Amino acid sequence: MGLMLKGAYLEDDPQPDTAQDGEFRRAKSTIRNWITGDGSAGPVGEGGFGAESGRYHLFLAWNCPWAHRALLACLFKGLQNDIGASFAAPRRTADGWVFEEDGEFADPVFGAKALHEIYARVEPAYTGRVTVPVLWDLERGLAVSNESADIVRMLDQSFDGGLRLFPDDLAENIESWNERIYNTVNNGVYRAGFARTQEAYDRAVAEVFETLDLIERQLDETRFLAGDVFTEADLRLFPTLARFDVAYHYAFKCNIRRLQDYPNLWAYARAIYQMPGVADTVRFSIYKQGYFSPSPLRNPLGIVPAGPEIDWTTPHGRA
Ligand SMILES: N[C@@H](CCC(=O)N[C@@H](CS)C(=O)NCC(=O)O)C(=O)O
Repeated sequence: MGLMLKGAYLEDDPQPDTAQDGEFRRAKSTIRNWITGDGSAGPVGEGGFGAESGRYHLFLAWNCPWAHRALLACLFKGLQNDIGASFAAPRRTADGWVFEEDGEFADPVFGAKALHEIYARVEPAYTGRVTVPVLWDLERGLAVSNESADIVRMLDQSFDGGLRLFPDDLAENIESWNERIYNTVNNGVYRAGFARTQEAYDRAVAEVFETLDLIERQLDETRFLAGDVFTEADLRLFPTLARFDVAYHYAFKCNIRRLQDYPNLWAYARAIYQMPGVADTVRFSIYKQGYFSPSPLRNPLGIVPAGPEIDWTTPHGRA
């Protein structure tokens, strides 16, 4: 993974995410302003980002689970025609995330060749990771946020319409699922896959499955994580579930069980997949291309496995 240092993109990160104990640690997001209804400042960052249709654009990659959150937030808030999106090509290169000249992986806004060009627009001497998603303000010509959790929350709170993803009465319950699922599942699969010691891997993989087992039991009681309505907690779990059997099980060695081995969780994942519009946010073959990219540590030849074949369209049977 690369890093941008004073505006220059470096292929080899001088500050790798993997610390000496072999544990993967995800770098903190660097741009954290908020869109709000009236443009006043949000909980962090600067103000001046009012909620307006046509004003904002997302830089995404289909394979990235954090970018998937932003796409799902647009869907559930009914904002697909209000917020545009550019999708980077699935495989990162020496230039990091890149765009093609035309077609589905082109950037219609700036015609950028690489995502680091967008970050250089934020600040010519930008230093930090060059990650998707990025929420961009077309009017002011600057980035609002590169933190997916904030993007989901601000779209829910600032735009009217669509589903309420973070209702006040479920806030505490949602936050508690979010925290556990972020550490042990969303980022947990990366902690397993990017671990550089046996011990770090063992810890991470055990936590992934402890939480999946817990969710399996919860889904005996309730239709969704925080009760009988779909919330932000489900939105944040789904991208990891969609990638689990095709990517994490094999590429990240999260192979104690498959998603398909959990009756409740697998039916719940299909129930979400079968909600209107969700299947359009999913690209299984791109997940494989991305997670089986050439990597000296994980997949030196970059060969993409043929399977598994999974049918997400079978009836889920959850009321
Ligand atoms: N905190 C960010 C994390 C985003 C992230 O790590 N995205 C990955 C792709 S899945 C990325 O772009 N990595 C590029 C890099 O670190 O060089 C968020 O949740 O929005």
